[in-house]
Amino acid sequence: MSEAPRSKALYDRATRVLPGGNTRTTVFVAPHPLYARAGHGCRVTDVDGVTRLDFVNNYTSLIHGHGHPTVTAAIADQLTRGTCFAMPTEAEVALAELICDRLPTAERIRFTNSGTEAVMMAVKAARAYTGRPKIAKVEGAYHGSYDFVEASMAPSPENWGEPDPTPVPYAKGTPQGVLDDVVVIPLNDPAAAERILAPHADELAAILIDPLPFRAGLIPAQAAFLEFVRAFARNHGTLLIFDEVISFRLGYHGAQGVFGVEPDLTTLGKIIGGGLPVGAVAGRADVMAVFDPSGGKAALPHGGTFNANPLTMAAGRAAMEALPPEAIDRLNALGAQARAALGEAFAAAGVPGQVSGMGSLFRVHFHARPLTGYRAAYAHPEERARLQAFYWGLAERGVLISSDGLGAISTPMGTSEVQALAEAALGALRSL
Ligand code: LUH
Repeated sequence: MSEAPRSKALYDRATRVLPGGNTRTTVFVAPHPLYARAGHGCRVTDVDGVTRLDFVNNYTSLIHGHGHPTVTAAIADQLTRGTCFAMPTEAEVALAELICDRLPTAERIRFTNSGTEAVMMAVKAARAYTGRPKIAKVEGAYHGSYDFVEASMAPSPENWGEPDPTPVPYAKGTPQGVLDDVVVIPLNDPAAAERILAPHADELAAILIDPLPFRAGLIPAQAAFLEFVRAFARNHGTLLIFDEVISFRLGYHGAQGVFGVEPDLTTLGKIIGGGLPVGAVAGRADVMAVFDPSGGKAALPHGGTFNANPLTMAAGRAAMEALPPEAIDRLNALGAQARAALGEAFAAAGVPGQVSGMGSLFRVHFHARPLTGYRAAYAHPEERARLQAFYWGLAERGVLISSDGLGAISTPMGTSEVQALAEAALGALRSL
């Protein structure tokens, strides 16, 4: 990593007041992160004045990059009338209507301030609706920081269980009682999923699925697997929850529109907030009725000081309105170009590796093992070291991807930005 003196100085200052100088685990990278000064379009400038192409886009949330004019204007306009109230606003209703129009299964929606809260409230809604305690999730899938869904988010060969996954704590201190209410299944293996789920069928409130799980390899869920979980849930009175916090961007009608499966609940986040903090849970009216306070006490009360704050609602509406079907198609075409160009760079540099993903998302892997799921994608120490060196090699060549290998296309990008990514990747791979 080349010198970044102002970032280093800020980091040293931060370590005196923030644990490890950090307030978001994901953005820590050794020896220290680069600090941002400003973003414009698809570029971000760090505090040392170095400008780079931003393929992280705040972990895919900035689908329009930085400072999109109509999003900025919507925020500025709302600012003149206030940032938040202990009262609902028309901005909330307008974004709710927009999302319910676009998401086939969203009869009702409810906003939160993060994807984590959305997933937490979806799980709680499933428990309130079914009266059952357990949830099932895919090994290695990331669903935010709620205890139950953190189980087996990052298991290792030492503890993941053989032949079937064992619920493994992610955070130190996770109570065994939490793990006892989680059932873990492998991605894209209906037979194993059936074997694992069947004994718990009458205790399962929900099966939680990200159709394109980033940490499980950014590998698309297969039709047979999705058809299985859909049928299993329906046959056993369990709710199917699609976590589309990242994958909603795959299609104008979300990932469910692309995969052709209708979940009972969907969780959203990231792009629906136009760059401001957001989450949402949406789905069947009869299930979402657990949140309804109008008939006395809601079965599932849900607070949140900034839920549906009008700034986020206005930014989200502007961002979604600037994302018509043709914009999604264009993003997805650029994503395909990026995955192909990165694959060619690995080959040209003679470095073992591959690129996974779908739509406008990609993830690089420093091995050539067939990507069948979390365990195949699990990076060995030398592969993790190469990814870290690749991350810094790209940064030194003016390109940012996430330190865990994720990249996302934003609407200000075009073929030239994808070409710049490919050239920087070839240089970084050759320097490994
Ligand atoms: O708004 P958040 O961050 O609370 O939303 C949580 C969430 C829920 N569900 C899915 C499918 C998500 O992808 C996310 C959030 N972020 O995923 C992006 C990224 C990240 O921010 N951190 N994914 C990750 O695996 C890493 C975790 O690194 N520790």
